Amino acid sequence: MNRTTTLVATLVAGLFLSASANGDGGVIKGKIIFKGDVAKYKRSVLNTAKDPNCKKAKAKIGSYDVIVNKKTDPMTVRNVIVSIKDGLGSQTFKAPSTPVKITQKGCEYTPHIITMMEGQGLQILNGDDTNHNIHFLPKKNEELNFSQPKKDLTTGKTIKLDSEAPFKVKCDVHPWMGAYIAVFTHPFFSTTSKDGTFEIKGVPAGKYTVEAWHETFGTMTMQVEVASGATVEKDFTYDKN
Ligand SMILES: [Cu+2]
Repeated sequence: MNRTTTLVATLVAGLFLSASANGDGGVIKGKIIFKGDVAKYKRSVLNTAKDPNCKKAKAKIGSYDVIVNKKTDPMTVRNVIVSIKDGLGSQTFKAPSTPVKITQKGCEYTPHIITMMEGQGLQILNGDDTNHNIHFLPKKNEELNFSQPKKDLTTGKTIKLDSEAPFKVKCDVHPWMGAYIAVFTHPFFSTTSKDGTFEIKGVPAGKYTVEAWHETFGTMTMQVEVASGATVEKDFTYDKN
């Protein structure tokens, strides 16, 4: 099988094939490994004092640019988007009718990483008693910039987006606030959780280029072959040595 590595990283690929109990859809799962001096990537504390309402809600916010899990062995990286980049051909996929939510609460975005499908709704909510100005900085979609002056956790504003690589969202009122949005034409994506793992389910059998993206460490790709109903386990490594 072909295996290529691009850009930053060395790639450690363990391949385990096992039969899946249900359906023809395969699973691509694994973890994002960090190698290097973790002390260089200590989270900084973001100061919310500029807005008393933010300070009241959350006086200390940890930065999101790199979050390495020191407790896992090997160490892993949180908030990495893993997705199928190429290999689905002309297949089309229906977007879920349920919107994805991004909430401004405690003067930070939850979640920090938004992944969604083209045509799916993105509901933007404000959980704070303060004004947030949400500002999208896409390359392909329209630049969006609007205020949400009041607390609103029910309606908010719902928008739709075209597929686009991850782009930044910021708040013009609170400079420490930042999030990323990635929009896909298919449902095969996953963001690494607290333990640095990802899992993409329901993948049709085929050969794919799978990409990992991280806001600070960048992108890398690998080739993955999924057999019908099988689970393929692959790890990506950001080698910072
Ligand atoms: Cu804000």
